[in-house]
Amino acid sequence: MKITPQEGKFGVVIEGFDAPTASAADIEALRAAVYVNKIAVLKNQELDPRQFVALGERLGTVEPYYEPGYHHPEVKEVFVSSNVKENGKQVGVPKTGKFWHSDYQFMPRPFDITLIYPQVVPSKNRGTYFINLATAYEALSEELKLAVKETTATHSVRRYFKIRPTDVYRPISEIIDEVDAKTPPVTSPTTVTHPVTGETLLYISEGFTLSVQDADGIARPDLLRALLEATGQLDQTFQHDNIHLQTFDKGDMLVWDNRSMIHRALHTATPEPAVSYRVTVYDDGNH
Ligand code: 7UC
Ligand code: FE
Repeated sequence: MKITPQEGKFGVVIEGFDAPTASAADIEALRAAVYVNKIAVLKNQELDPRQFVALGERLGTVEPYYEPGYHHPEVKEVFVSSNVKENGKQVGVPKTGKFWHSDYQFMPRPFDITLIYPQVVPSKNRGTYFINLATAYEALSEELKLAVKETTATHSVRRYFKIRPTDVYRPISEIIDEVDAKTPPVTSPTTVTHPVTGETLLYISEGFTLSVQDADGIARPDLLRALLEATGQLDQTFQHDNIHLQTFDKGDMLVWDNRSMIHRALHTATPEPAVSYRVTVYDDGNH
């Protein structure tokens, strides 16, 4: 197993990692690379959905997505993002994650580690944008760092919940009420400390963060906007210094530190077939 830094802002490439036979030391090296370098690209993976979940289980506890419409038909722990019909049937959900977010940021407990395993890889416009919220925090002005102290941020899936086939003809207010009842908004400190690296993370995203409020609970839309702007999340050209475009080839698997990164699927002007499998993990303090 060989770990080398990749081109670009951060991340490593791992060659010679064989998931089914990986030793405990290999798994710990992968885990350390993920926490420190934020993203690891495992080259030349050939895993079926069950083997993919088994790799996730070695990193912690695999958690299936709460909405069953995303589940792989045979292996519910695999989340399927797909715009390719199988025998005329939709499998999983198309066009997922085309907004800045971290996975389960709207839940009481966001995922610790995300694994993405692209199955059908578009020929052009492929990749996912990432922002490291540790370096994004460090790059804030002293004024903004001071301003976020003692504030909290409230997150919800409300704006990006996907209408399900069974929702057709339901009143939109009923769907919104259902989303708010099932996944009520979650409030947490705007900055959190990474339990492994000790870094300060600015935990906000354009997709899921509804509001930032001060210690007295007074909403600060101006501050939220300034933070989204400063971290690069409002840059429609994706040229901001914080933004890293992670590309991949067939056989690559991306493993990232979901605690300290937000990401956004590349939006393609000309939709090409794309299928991706995902497994999400709680690391159970296994670090
Ligand atoms: O369809 C999607 O974009 C899924 C999104 C609302 N949630 C992904 C997650 O894990 O938080
Ligand atoms: Fe995501």
